[in-house]
Amino acid sequence: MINFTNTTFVKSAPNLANAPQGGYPEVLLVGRSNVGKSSLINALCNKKALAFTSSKPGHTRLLNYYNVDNKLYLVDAPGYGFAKGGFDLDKLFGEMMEDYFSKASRIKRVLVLLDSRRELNEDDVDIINFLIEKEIKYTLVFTKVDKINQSEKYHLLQSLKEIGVDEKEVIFASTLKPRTLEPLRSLLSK
Ligand SMILES: Nc1nc2c(ncn2[C@@H]2O[C@H](COP(=O)(O)OP(=O)(O)OP(=O)(O)O)[C@@H](O)[C@H]2O)c(=O)[nH]1
Ligand SMILES: [Mg+2]
Repeated sequence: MINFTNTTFVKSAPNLANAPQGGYPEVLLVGRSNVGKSSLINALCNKKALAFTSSKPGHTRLLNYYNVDNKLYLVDAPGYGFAKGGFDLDKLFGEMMEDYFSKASRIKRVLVLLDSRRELNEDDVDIINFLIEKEIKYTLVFTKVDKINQSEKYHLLQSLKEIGVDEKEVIFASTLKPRTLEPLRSLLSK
């Protein structure tokens, strides 16, 4: 089992060419802005301010590499679906991802974060289809599950079943409920 508390920030990179040189497998977190990517990294690693979080969307602007126990890199990516004052984060994200996925061999898995309270939007579906097309392993992680009740969770699972998503590809997580983070830790350890 990986020791998640032994995690350190390595560097921020604008693109893959500037990614850290080192032979660890990479797990990339993607998802809409404000979905909770940075918060999830902090929660998994039991640190409060390893990754910077914000209630305002568009906070993470580069690929941020975290070395987890000298076993893997967790990579925090900018959120999609957010553009502000002419700064096109979607474009930046697209460019970075193209670069990233063109050398996909180091990517072991992509965690696609989705907000438990929201329906999947076009961007979410696009990225999932993109991962399927490129045959990159992925897991759907529904965040902020503390904000929904049992029946909402049930309906969410039903709607996923309807679009052909297997329950096994889905993890529910909340940074406020440490117990919910265990399945994700075991997945990453594997
Ligand atoms: N209730 C609740 N709030 C959460 C949870 N995870 C994250 N949040 C809140 O959601 C907001 C956004 O979290 P971030 O981790 O900064 O989101 P992000 O996906 O990294 O956002 P960008 O960097 O802008 O793409 C913050 O106010 C967090 O406190 C959760 O599990 N439960
Ligand atoms: Mg972030």
